[in-house]
Amino acid sequence: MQDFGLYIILTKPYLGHERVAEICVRLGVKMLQLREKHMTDRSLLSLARRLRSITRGSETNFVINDRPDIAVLSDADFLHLGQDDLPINEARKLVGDMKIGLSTHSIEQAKEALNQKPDYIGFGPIYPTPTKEKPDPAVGTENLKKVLGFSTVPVVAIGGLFPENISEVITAGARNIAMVRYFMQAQTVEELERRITNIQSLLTKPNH
Ligand code: 3NM
Repeated sequence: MQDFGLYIILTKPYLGHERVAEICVRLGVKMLQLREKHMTDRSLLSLARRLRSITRGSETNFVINDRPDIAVLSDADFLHLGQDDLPINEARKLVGDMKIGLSTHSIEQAKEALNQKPDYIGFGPIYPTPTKEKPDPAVGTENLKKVLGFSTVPVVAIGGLFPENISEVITAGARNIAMVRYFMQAQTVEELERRITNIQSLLTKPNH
């Protein structure tokens, strides 16, 4: 799998899930993940299906966090798993050949993750973040460089990323970046569009 650039994660978006998804499709965001841990299964599935219909046929891959069942039922493009979720070989029995991403939080986890043959790995939190309920300790950009050095699949840098610190992460070599608060807290469509295009342009600049 090739690098995909900006990775947007939907967790309680101020503008609403559907509106953010429509903007992602319009702006050609390649990865859009649904990550809502406190919804009932029924509402989550129904939301996932609505987001699937918005993203279907577009450049925007639709990713379901944590839940192989919802990923299959909503016909997602990717399943994203965390360290406490099912291992990839077990999840595969449920999702077949669906693409799978895996979160990692240390050099050791990143190395071990590659043995499970994910399509990409997440690595973070790069900086401290309150967005996750029980975040792992921040890994920093030196560890990110190491993981970028040995990973055979795209690495998504995540955790505590904002325009103010993102150049450090891009200089470390990151080509795929996920941000939750920066996008979820955008209060108007115009502001969200500006935030997305701003990060997209930083990620596509040559020779950074
Ligand atoms: N995963 P924000 S950190 C969802 O370390 C998530 O794998 C992480 O949120 C990891 O951009 C994180 O608001 C939250 O800091 C990132």
